Amino acid sequence: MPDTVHVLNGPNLNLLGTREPEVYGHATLADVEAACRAACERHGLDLVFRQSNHEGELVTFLQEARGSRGVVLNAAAYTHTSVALADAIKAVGLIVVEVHLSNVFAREAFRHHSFISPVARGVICGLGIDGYRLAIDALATAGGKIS
Ligand code: CA2
Repeated sequence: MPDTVHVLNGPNLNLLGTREPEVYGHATLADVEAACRAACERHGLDLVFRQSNHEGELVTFLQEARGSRGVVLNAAAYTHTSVALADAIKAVGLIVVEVHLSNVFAREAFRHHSFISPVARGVICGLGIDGYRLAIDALATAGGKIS
């Protein structure tokens, strides 16, 4: 379904808004979903919004996004560890915009490396939940091309 955007969230993001608000803000994952739904509605796009604490399940979610407009992916800690997610993105040929709530480059060194970035169309970090909306805007215009 080319007019669908998949927003996929990785481990612990189900806890958003309950702890570490100084890092991740006060918004809950339900708030993120509402913001994504509003952005998709503005663009006439359908939304599939999912979260998993399991790497393999996220691989399955990526495979299930085949044929969509693209994916907004906050892989959370798997960003920094997962060859499997990077392989899945390459295998399915999806347009992926990598999103992080926090500015990972202002944090610990282990967060500076991403296995996702080399296979992503673009990366947004440090803008809180606005990053998800901006990623959807990018996917909605010019087929996800950011130039
Ligand atoms: O900034 C982001 O969005 C991250 O992807 C969040 C991940 C972190 O491992 C990445 O380096 C950057 C962590 C998500 C954990 O979410 C929590 C939510 C509430 C309380 C504690 C953790």
